[in-house]
Amino acid sequence: SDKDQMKKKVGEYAATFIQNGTAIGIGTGSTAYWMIMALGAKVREGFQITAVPTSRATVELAQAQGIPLATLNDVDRLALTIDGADEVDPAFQLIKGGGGAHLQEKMVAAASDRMIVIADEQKLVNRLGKFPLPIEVIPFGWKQVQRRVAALGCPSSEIRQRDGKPWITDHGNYILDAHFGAIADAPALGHALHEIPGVVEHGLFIGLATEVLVGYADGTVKELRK
Ligand code: DER
Repeated sequence: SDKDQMKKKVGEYAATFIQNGTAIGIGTGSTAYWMIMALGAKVREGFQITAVPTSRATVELAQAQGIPLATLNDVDRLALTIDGADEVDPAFQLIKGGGGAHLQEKMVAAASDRMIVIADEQKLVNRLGKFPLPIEVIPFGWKQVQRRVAALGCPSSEIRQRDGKPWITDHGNYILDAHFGAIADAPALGHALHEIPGVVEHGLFIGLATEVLVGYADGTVKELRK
């Protein structure tokens, strides 16, 4: 589909930013998929890389491509992380977590000197919040968290389900998808969410993305500057 073509183009273009002989973070999702495919091809041509995956799903994908892997505990810093996003605003603040991996994604991005976000054009928004904000919560007492999230101005949120059961993250937690609508102050909301006992991590990425590569329907790819 055209959407796949956009993701493929921007994912492959992002792979050209990876320097030989470095350690990088590799993201999760259908756009990161294409970057991982392109990285696999480079590895098979002798490219030296160490990749830290951001989810179990990405571990499996990267292993199948023969990409040498490391865990986040094996490295001090990463030169670069390349990952997707669900929303990107003009300040490069993000909503992530559509794929349920934002806890690992944020830890890997935070350990990286650069974070390149790869997105198709629909991900660009003026104001974050149309996409429901994923919040990883521990299963114990999650309804208390839901009540406090409501008090922050989000009356509508639900535990992410798969086949009628709560979807479980790589770390055995739930995801609460919170329909905030337009978020006026993302940093303030991020801090307020971390005050709630039982919140593991939320999908607001503030001050992490350093570059954004966008795939457009006409087949072009653009690098955004802040
Ligand atoms: O879950 C995530 O954070 C993914 O990176 C997601 O935000 C982007 O996934 P996509 O590239 O499949 O749209």
